[in-house]
Amino acid sequence: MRSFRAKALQDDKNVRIFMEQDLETARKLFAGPCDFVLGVAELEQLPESGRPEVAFAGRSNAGKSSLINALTGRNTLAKTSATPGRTQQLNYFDLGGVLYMVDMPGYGYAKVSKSQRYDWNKLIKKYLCGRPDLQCVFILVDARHGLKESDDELMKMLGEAAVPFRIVLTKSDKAKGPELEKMKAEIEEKIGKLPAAIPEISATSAHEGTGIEELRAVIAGYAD
Ligand SMILES: Nc1nc2c(ncn2[C@@H]2O[C@H](COP(=O)(O)OP(=O)(O)OP(=O)(O)O)[C@@H](O)[C@H]2O)c(=O)[nH]1
Ligand SMILES: [Mg+2]
Repeated sequence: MRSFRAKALQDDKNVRIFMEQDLETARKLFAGPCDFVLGVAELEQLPESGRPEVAFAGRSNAGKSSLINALTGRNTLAKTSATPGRTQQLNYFDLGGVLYMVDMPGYGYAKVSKSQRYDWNKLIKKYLCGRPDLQCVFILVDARHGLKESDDELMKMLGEAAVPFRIVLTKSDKAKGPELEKMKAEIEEKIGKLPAAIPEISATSAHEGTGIEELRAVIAGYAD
């Protein structure tokens, strides 16, 4: 019989045990094909349902597209930019034929025109609240800035629609150890009261690779 060694990935408050087998399964899944399928600007363009999907949401510039690239090990799969507002559609990526990952336009960026903002908001809201295949929304939060009002609004909306969400801190390379722990504790306290929240908070850096392996395992858990 094979024995599975458990790898405990520990931070101060959360201990999540990943079996080495889970990490390996996830590594293989993410090392395999992952292709851009389509960009959705209107709800009618959403692909046929029937496959689980997870979405990456968050403020503009939070690092959604960069995280997808880090997860898949492909630098240019999702387009990234230092200028906020880079991703303008729901971009569908097919991960190994078993899961869609959806890169979402960011919110909270003031410089886009009002009518464009309205269109995005409408699309995003309808998508998030009416997509039966959507298993989980990863809300990406810059580890230096924490939750903002626009994130609170999204969490409220997901709560009302009973769509589970997880908070993923990004750019952890830019936050110092104690600062990161404080941020995590604050967010934990806040989301602890929300029924749609999955309490584990991941801290990641797309640039340095921190937390990527474990996040792959979390995502692979939603695959068919
Ligand atoms: N230091 C650091 N910078 C990062 C990291 N991830 C992303 N960035 C930077 O943050 C900026 C925005 O990254 P994107 O991935 O385009 O962010 P986004 O959330 O997809 O942005 P929108 O599509 O505009 O909403 C880029 O300049 C990235 O290089 C990280 O882990 N560490
Ligand atoms: Mg983007």
